[in-house]
Amino acid sequence: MKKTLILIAVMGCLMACTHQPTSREQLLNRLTDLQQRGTMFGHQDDPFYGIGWAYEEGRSDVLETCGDWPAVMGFDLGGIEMGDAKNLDSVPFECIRREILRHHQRGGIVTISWHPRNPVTTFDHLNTWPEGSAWEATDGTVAAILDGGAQHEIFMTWLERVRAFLSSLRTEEGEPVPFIFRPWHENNGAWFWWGNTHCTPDEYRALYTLTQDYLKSQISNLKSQIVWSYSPNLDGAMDENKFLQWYPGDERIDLIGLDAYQWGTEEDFVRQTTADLDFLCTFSAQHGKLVALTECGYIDLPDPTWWHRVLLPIIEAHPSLSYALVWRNAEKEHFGPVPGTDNGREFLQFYNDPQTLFLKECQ
Ligand code: BMA
Repeated sequence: MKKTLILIAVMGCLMACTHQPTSREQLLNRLTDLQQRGTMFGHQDDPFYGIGWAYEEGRSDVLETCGDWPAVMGFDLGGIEMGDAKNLDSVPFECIRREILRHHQRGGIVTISWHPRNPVTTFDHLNTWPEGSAWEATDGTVAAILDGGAQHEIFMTWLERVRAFLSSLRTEEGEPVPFIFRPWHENNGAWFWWGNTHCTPDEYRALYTLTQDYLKSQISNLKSQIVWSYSPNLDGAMDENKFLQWYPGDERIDLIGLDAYQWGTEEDFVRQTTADLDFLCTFSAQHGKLVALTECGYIDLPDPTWWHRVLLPIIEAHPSLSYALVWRNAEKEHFGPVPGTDNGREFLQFYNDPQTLFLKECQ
């Protein structure tokens, strides 16, 4: 009897450990489970390039620093809307698809953002940055793409291209890959055309709804594949009034995130991030949502102890955080660990902390 029970338990564990989620419900359960165990570390564009290398199969600055993959990998769709072969950071969409599948199959979590171009100006301008880009923050762009707006039809072709890419995220066996989708991020700032000074709260919510309804509609087979995330930027004094003004609503959002970078002083970063996470962790617990640091980082890590001296205490003070994702390791700016440097060596203390989870601890 005892042996049978042990066998059943072992088989149950093997199935749970080796069987990747195939639906948003399963992914949500997995995220909820993992959240009890710690906070996952995430890295944007992790397998494509790092400091001193690009597009070498199997490489990752995180892996080469600590011997483990990030538990969460972030990918960006900017450019897919135009039918481009590469995204805004020159990563071929074929590579993005392949690495999403690989990360899913090795047991990792995938999160996808989208920095689409400006749907009003991108047709008129040459792309001398920021012209025509997500950062060409012209007023009235959101209004122009909503139902009845002059750019609506074009925008729907953009959503269709997003849908086509996302629908192609299937394993060789045809199993759908569930993922976190995080459109229209940092909308409480004014640097993107969907930012708060360029549209009204109702227009913003209509944009989120339009996007979600399209991707969940009949013609899309994505309804049960997407975990929906909403992630405003660091405010420093976020409260329920401010938050609810733009929030797409409990019925639409599964995961609430904060994008928080240390651009100024460490003291400001710690104070503001702590304040916003205090609010967001409480709000998400009350509303039954997951919560994460959906983007974070300290550009080029001038102080390599930042990992364990600054970021770790923030995470430890907010143990309900599902994950903390740092932005990409591009040559022009990096936010992740770099092997063989002080930043990489100090990162090990962050990696070894029981609160932080990397891939092996999640498989
Ligand atoms: C920004 C910068 C840009 C990049 C964009 C999308 O924060 O890193 O260089 O194009 O993210 O990845």
